[in-house]
Amino acid sequence: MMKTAFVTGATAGIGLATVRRLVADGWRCVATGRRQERLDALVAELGADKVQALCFDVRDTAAMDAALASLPEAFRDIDLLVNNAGLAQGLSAAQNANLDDWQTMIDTNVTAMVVLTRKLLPGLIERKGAIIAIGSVAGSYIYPGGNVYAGSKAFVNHFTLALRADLHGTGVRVTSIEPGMVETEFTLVRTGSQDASDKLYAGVNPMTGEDIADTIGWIAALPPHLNINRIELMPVNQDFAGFRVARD
Ligand code: NDP
Ligand code: 8X3
Repeated sequence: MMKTAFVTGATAGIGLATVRRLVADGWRCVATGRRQERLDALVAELGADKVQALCFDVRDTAAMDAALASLPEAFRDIDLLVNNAGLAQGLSAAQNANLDDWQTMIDTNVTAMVVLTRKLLPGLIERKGAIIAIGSVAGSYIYPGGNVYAGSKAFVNHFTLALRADLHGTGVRVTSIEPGMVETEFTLVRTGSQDASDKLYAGVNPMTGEDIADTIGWIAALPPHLNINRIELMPVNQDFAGFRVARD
């Protein structure tokens, strides 16, 4: 029987590639995001029998509830939750950071993710489903200006592992995917500048949304007795050596 995935942040980048990949693999997908026209285009591309668009801001719990309640019968029984929607805002040092940016990251990456997960957990347990979250290497390795983004992604990485513990014995599989540089709209959103984004990725040969979607598709297709706990990916041209010293 065709299974249903719920992919947050499907209007761009990793989430968009994930919906394409899962549908190609035979899944039905609920695709979410705030940009209705992009969701409409995705439905037109892959078919209304395969993709159900839900346009809402994940930070708005009432809108989330209304969106979930609006799901047609065929898309109601979620077998796989892909916690992907998220963002970084700014790269300022903590002492100069904008508090609104910090709040946006916490509300989106942390609060909205846990709220949605809690709402979908009973059905996921009933169907012995799976949860895959997109954390980040930023949750494990520190870089200047990462501050609240890094903290929020450490939360995603760790909350996802904690879910695995709570779901012990339920048959629900839980995976934390922790990527490094993926060329998406991430840096455009973070900096507000396409030029800054192009410069960051120039010559790096970064990962693509499709690379991460391939990993998600692989994990989603594993047999039910096998759980990938966490997986960290980077482009070959990125590494994690980050120690610095300041001299007096
Ligand atoms: P994109 O900016 O390309 O995509 C982000 C997606 O999240 C969009 O679909 C966007 O939809 C959605 N989103 C953001 N805020 C909200 C909101 N308030 N309500 C609903 N949807 C929202 O970035 P990526 O694909 O790179 O990012 C996806 C995830 O991957 C994020 O969690 C990010 O932290 C993580 N990640 C990214 C890495 C990278 O290098 N790119 C590396 C490691 C992790 P819309 O704007 O339409 O609402
Ligand atoms: C995004 C990856 O290294 O730009 O999570 O913070 S990084």
